[in-house]
Amino acid sequence: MNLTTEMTDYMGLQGLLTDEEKLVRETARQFVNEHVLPIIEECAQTETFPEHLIRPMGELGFYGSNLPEKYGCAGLSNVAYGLLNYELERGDSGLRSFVSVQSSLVMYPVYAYGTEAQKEYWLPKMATGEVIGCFGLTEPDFGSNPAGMRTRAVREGNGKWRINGTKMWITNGSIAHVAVVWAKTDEGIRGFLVPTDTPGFSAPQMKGKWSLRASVTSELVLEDVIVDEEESLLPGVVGLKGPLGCLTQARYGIAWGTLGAAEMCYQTALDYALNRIQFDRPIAATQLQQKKLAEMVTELTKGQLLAYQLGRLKDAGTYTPAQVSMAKMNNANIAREIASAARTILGANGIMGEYPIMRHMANLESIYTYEGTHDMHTLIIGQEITGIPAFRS
Ligand code: TGC
Ligand code: FAD
Repeated sequence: MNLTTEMTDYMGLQGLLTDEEKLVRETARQFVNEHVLPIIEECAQTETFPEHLIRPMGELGFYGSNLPEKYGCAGLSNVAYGLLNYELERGDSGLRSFVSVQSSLVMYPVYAYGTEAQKEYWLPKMATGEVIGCFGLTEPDFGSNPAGMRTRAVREGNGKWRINGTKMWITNGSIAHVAVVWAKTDEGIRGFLVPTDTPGFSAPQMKGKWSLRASVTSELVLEDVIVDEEESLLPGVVGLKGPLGCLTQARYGIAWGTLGAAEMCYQTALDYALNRIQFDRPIAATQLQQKKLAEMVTELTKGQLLAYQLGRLKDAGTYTPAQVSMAKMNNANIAREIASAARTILGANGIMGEYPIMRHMANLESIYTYEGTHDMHTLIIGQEITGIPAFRS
């Protein structure tokens, strides 16, 4: 088990951090070393999310950590939020997914699009982990193209809405108390806060994943779900830019998080290469394995600097969604490649759960696909630099 307290830092990233950002990173790493690494392999093997960690993470301020203190959140910088994601995903992408969804896909839309009453009611409870949320955008027939969604919300009169539809692949769905559901209306796409005990709402868990096994993934089924407009409708946004604005927040966190998984794979492979003797010398003494390790640490370092600069742009409020796409696309991709290279360095041991690599490698297949596939982010950047959207004819 790799319990190092120092992050892999080839280009002095830590020298660019504030004291608060350093403290957040160290706190999260200590939490992962003490509470996640000892149990996470068992969780993955048994397809179990470690629910007992939800409240302790709330006590440490991990949820909505870049949202204001006024709502019970930590009010941290975006770089601190990114470092938190990095450290959590060093433990497991499922844990980081839980925190990403809660923070960027549930608390963020309440904060950005909700009424003052909705913010005051939900955010403090979500910050502690007393209330868990999920985010329903993807549908069985609409993944990369959410604009086509079929879930529909209709005004009933008397201040009520009726929602019908099915969402799929929803992280935290079966353990959530409230779902942010995006639905088509006569006015365009709108967001609703749907308590999961509302009649007509169900969230069957999807079992049998070979990736993100320590994370809950569910369908959301809404059959004539009736919600109250004042409590449920997020009034601050109409149109696809609502959910896409949330995705920008979560993709930013993923750009950092994937590097944590990459670091764990790199450090495990480095350690193994230094200790594994073949032909009477450590395999780390061979040029072939050194080339792999050198390329891994180079890509990890480039990814860190990309994420850091994006974080500073985000803190300054000058970043663009396409810049976030570049960081998500690049960092998920290099993490996936680093995990794969690390697996080869461990030889047969690389496939064993005793080492964290195969778990990270499998997790990263989901991360490469969710929050916009690698291809979609390529096309978003393509659109930004050419002015031509290539998604559709
Ligand atoms: P398009 O016409 O380009 O845009 C519609 C409106 O949205 C605005 N916009 C954005 N706003 C904020 N952030 C962004 N990233 C934005 N991208 C676009 C845009 O300006 C426009 O605004 P307005 O005012 O003109 O109406 O929309 P399109 O239908 O052509 O689609 C564009 C495309 C393909 C890029 C988009 O559909 C896309 O990103 N598709 C990928 C879908 C996706 O990422 N799904 C993720 C689901 S959630 C998830 O995976 C959670 S994983 C959870 C975990 O961490 O465990
Ligand atoms: P598709 O859109 O069908 O894509 C299939 C392939 O076609 C991909 O390679 C894609 O890149 C390619 N493709 C599609 N369109 C084009 C095009 N125009 N040009 C070129 N290539 C194209 N969603 C939520 O709403 N909430 C969640 O909490 C959530 N959690 C998830 C958790 C997990 C574990 C997973 C795996 C997914 C989750 N998702 C969630 C869904 C995720 O966002 C979608 O899987 C993703 O957006 C891709 O959609 P899709 O799987 O339908 O693939």
